[in-house]
Amino acid sequence: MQEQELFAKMSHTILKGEIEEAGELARKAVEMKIDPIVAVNNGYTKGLDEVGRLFRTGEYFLPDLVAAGEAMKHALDVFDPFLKSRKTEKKLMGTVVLGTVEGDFHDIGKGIVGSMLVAAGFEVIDLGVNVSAQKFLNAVKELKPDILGMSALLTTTMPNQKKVIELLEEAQERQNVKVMVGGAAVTNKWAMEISADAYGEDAMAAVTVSEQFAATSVKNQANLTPTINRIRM
Ligand code: B1M
Repeated sequence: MQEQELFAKMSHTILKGEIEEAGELARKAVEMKIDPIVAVNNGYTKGLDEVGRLFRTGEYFLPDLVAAGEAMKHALDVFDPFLKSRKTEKKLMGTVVLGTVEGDFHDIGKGIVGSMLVAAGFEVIDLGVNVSAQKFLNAVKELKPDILGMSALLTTTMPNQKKVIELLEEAQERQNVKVMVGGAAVTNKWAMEISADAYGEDAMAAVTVSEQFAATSVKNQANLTPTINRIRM
């Protein structure tokens, strides 16, 4: 099977919510030595975008969205060990606390970001989905991460990213951590509006931004605060 054909089939399994088939195609991609990220971007995500479009136009319903999400997660389960096994022997790049904000249960993109950060040498503490502002704050206080990453896929939950930043400020913890925001609903403009330190447009950008933070370590060189525009990929 050619790569393009495989990608089209991957997209199709998501559209149809074919869980087992989505996993089989992921295994096929591994066999063909296709980069998991390329397969996710060119195959499965295309399907998810189409599912999103069909949901918006009223042709698909919630069960279709659920099935698509399940199929995607099944494929990611196959890829995950391969993504993480890229981890190099280099020293720990830093610690990232990651979570999807309160009211939001989307975790596919966050999962990809987390796996790629692990592969890039970061320790990732994933707080999961529907994470309250207080829980993010507690994690910053207790775990003292270099980066706090918040994902939001709904326009209704984006404001919870702002709420976390405000809570960090109130608790005088804001200067101790770099805040990165991302997720389908989020834009660079929004990130600037809420005074986040970075916007990750996709998982690759999230890794690049985190690497830049590591290179200018918050803890070692607190004098450098890149603006979102400068670090946006
Ligand atoms: Co939902 N959903 N969903 N959904 N869902 C969207 C987001 C939506 C755009 C669909 C649509 O209407 N077209 C829409 C949001 C509209 C809006 O607010 N603008 C929507 C809706 C409305 C809903 C419900 C409200 C539906 C309902 O109940 N009536 C409901 C909300 C539930 C809740 O959270 N409270 C809901 C539920 C669900 C499911 C649970 C069924 C399922 C999620 C399953 C799961 O995650 N485990 C689901 C799905 C699958 C989708 C779509 C189809 C796909 C989302 C996805 O995983 N994309 C989505 C439509 C779409 O986006 N095309 C949709 C793939 C993923 C790789 O992309 O998460 O953007 P993404 O991550 C990217 C980047 O954004 C970035 O890197 C990732 C990889 O490149 N990134 C970061 C992500 N997080 C980052 C963090 C960073 C940096 C980068 O730093 C910290």
